[in-house]
Amino acid sequence: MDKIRTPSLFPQRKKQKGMHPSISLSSFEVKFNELVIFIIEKKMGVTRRRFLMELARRKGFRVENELSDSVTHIVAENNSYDEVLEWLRGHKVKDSSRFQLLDISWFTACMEAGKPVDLENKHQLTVQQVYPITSNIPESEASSFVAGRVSQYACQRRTTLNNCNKKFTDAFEILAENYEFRENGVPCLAFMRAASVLKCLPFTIVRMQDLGGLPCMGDEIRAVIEEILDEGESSKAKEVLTDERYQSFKLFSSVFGVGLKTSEKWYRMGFRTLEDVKADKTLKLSKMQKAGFLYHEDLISRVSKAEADAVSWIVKDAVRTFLPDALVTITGGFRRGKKIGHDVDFLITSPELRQEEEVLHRVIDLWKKQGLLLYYDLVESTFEQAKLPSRKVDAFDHFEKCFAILKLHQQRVDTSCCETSEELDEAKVRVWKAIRVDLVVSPFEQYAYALLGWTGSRQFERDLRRYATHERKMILDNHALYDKTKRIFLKAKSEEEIFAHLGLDYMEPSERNA
Ligand code: DCT
Ligand code: MG
Repeated sequence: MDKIRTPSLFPQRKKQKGMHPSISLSSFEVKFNELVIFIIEKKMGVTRRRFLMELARRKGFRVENELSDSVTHIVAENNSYDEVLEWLRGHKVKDSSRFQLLDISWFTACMEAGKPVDLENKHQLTVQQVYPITSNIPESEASSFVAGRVSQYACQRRTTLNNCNKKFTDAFEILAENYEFRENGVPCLAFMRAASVLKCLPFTIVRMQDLGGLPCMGDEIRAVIEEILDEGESSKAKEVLTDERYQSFKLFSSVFGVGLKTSEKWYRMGFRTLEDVKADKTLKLSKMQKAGFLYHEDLISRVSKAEADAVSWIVKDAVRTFLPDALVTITGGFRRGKKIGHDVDFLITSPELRQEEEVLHRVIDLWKKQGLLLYYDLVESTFEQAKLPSRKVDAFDHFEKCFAILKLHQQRVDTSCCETSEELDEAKVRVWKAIRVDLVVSPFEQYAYALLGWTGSRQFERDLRRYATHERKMILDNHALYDKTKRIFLKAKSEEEIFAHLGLDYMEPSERNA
C-alpha cells in the first residue's frame, strides 16, 4: 500500500534529455517561473485566446504559444476533461498526467490575484464532472448524481492522482493493511475497494448524504467516514497506528524479501523491531532478505521520478547493447504518472521473433561486470508449463523476470558550508543509492497484455479481471484474453484493443490510479 505524496502545487518541471527548451515569445518580464501556461484555443476562439495570453504575460506569467515540453498548466474554457484529453491525444500527447488540466476559472482567479493562486478541486478538470464547474448546483446534489453513475469496477472509473478524499482513504488504507496483517482478507479488500471508489470522486465528501448510491460503502466503511466527518479523525485507524503487532509487521515487511509469513514468524518469536531481528545471529535469512537488510535505508527512502528516469536510461542502454530494436517501457506507478515509487518496473520486448529470450542474462552479466548489480533474482519463464489463461485472481504471470537492486550513482551537492565556487566544486561528492528494479520480458505478441497488467494499479488490475470474468465471460491475465463463449483467444497489438475487446472505454495510464 503506497502512501501517495501529494505533488507540490506548482511542480517545477525538470529539463529532460532530448527536449528542446521552449522559447517564450513574450517581451514582458516573467515573475512566476514555477509554472508555464498553455491555453487551448478550442471553443474559445483565436481572439479571446490572444487577449488572455497577452493579459497573463503582462502580469508576469509565462505563457507558451505552442504546447511545448515546458508547459505545466493547460487551461481550457467550456471543454470537459474528456474533450481536453481528446485534444491532447490529437496533439500526440500520450501522457496527460504531466500537466495540470485546469478550467478557465483558475486562470481568471490568477489574473484577479495578480499571481498564481492555489489549485482547488473546483479548478481541476476531472472525469465525471457532470456540471459546469461554475454552476450553482449544491454540492450534495451534484455528488449524489455522480454517485449513481460510479461503477463498482475500477476499470470503469477514471481515477487520477488527484485524490479529493485523502483523509478518508488514508484511514481506509491503514485499516485495510491491519486486516491484511491479521490475514483477514474480506474486510481488507472491502476497505481497499472503498478507498479506491472515493479516490475517483471529483469532490470531497462533506456529509453522509454525499455517499448517495456509491458502491462498496458497507456499514463498517460508513461508520469510519461518519467519525471522520464528526471528529476529524478515525479512532480505529489511530488505534491501529499504535498497535504493537501492526507496528512490528509494518517494520518487518518494509524489508525487501519479507512478506506476511516471515513477519508472522518473527512476531511469534518475540521480535518487535528490526534490531531484535538483526541481533539474533542464529536466524537464517534468505539471500533476498540479507540484501533487504543491507540496503534497507536506501530502499525505504522511495524512488523519485528523477531517479526512475536515471534508471530507465541505464536499463535502455544495457538492453539495446544486445537488442538494438528492443522496446523498453517503464511500467508500474511511474507509467501512471506517480512522482514517487517503491521500485521501478520495466517491460522489455522485441519485434523480432524470439530475440528477447537471451537479453536478460546478457544485461545481468553486463551489470555484474560494471559493478552495478547489488542483488538479483532471475526467474526463468514458466510459460511452456502454464495453462493459459490463468484462472487465479492475482496470480503472478509466467514471464521471465528479474527482481534486482541496482546501484545508482548520483551526484549530491552539499552546499551548506560553501562560500566560493571552488569549494562548491569540491563539495560535489559521488555517492550512490540502492534502487529496486523489476525487469519483465514478454514475447512481442503478448506485449499489450503484459503492459496492461504491469501498469496497474493493483486495484485496477483486480477489477479489470473481475470485470472480464463477471461481465464479459472472458478470462484476462498478463498474457492473453480468452473469450469463453466463442472459445477463442483475442489478439491485441495495443492496450486500446484490449479495452475494446472488453467493451470498455479506453483509459490512459494516468487514469488507472485506482
Ligand atoms: N501487479 C499486479 N498484481 C500484483 C503485483 C503487481 O497487478 N500482485 C502489477 C500492478 C502494478 C505493477 O504490477 C507493478 O507493481 P508494484 O511495483 O508493486 O506497484 P506500483 O503501482 O508500481 O507501485 P510502487 O510505486 O509502490 O512501485
Ligand atoms: Mg512499482
